[in-house]
Amino acid sequence: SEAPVLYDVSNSVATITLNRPKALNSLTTEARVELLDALRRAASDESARVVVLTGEGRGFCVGQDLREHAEQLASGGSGSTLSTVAEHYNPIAREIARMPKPVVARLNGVTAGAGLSIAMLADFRVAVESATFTTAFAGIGLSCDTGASWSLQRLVGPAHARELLFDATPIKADRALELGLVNTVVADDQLDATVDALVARLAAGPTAAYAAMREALMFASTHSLDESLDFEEPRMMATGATEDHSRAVTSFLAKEKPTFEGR
Ligand code: T3D
Repeated sequence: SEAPVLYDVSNSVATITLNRPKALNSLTTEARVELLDALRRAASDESARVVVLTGEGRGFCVGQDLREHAEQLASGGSGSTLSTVAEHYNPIAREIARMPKPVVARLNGVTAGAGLSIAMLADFRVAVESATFTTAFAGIGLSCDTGASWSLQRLVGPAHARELLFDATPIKADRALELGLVNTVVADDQLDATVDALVARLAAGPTAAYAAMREALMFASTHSLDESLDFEEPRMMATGATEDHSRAVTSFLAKEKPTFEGR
């Protein structure tokens, strides 16, 4: 059978594709391990300047595979199955959060549970209009994981975060857009063109600056203005020392379009 997670790099874009379309790309243990590997690979892959997370078929990802989960509950009890949060889901969340390059969630369809949590840690979410979204956890009596408690309220605010966590009824893409859960909603046949244009722009951008922005935004989300100023300063020094920066300043003054090489 085909690998549950595919990894491909072209035009400086690493694409990680969840590849269990019949189960809407729900995550088995094998898929979680492979997703984590793919994320680590993308982080250190010097040929990749942008990372795209997407799914095959009509689902992006519907979180934990509940068939596998039911088998594990039946054989080992809840303690052993939920160790996957520490073993897989948390490392997956941290790997996305720390990715030293922009991450784009290409939401090709249904997005639920840990699948939504994963998407919420990306920098950009582009969704098709047929996609539906649910935190799903409450529907099966679980709390939340993969950073949803952190990311959801930052995206949609505390009141809507509560609605979306306590009520697992799926919402449609237009509502997700209205809430700020996704950045962009496009007609299903426009997904490729929209994502391709976005990632081409990001791949041609100042990769080192993007990495520093990601760190600074993450830091600032839990620190004071004073602390954030101190955190920004060495990153401005570091990006100020890149070739991308000096070349772009020269280009600006020459009224030319800058080219960024990512260093
Ligand atoms: O220890 C731990 O594992 C803790 C970790 C937890 C992390 C989590 O992610 S918990 C949340 C798990 N996810 C869910 O609870 C979502 C369950 N799915 C749904 O609520 C619905 O399927 C959706 C709202 C996502 C989509 O609805 P719809 O109507 O578009 O599709 P559907 O007909 O329900 O599903 C299509 C097929 O996918 C169906 O299989 P079938 O009947 O065609 O053979 C369905 O069973 C399967 N499927 C959907 N979600 C899952 C799944 N199979 C396995 N696991 C799933 N999560």
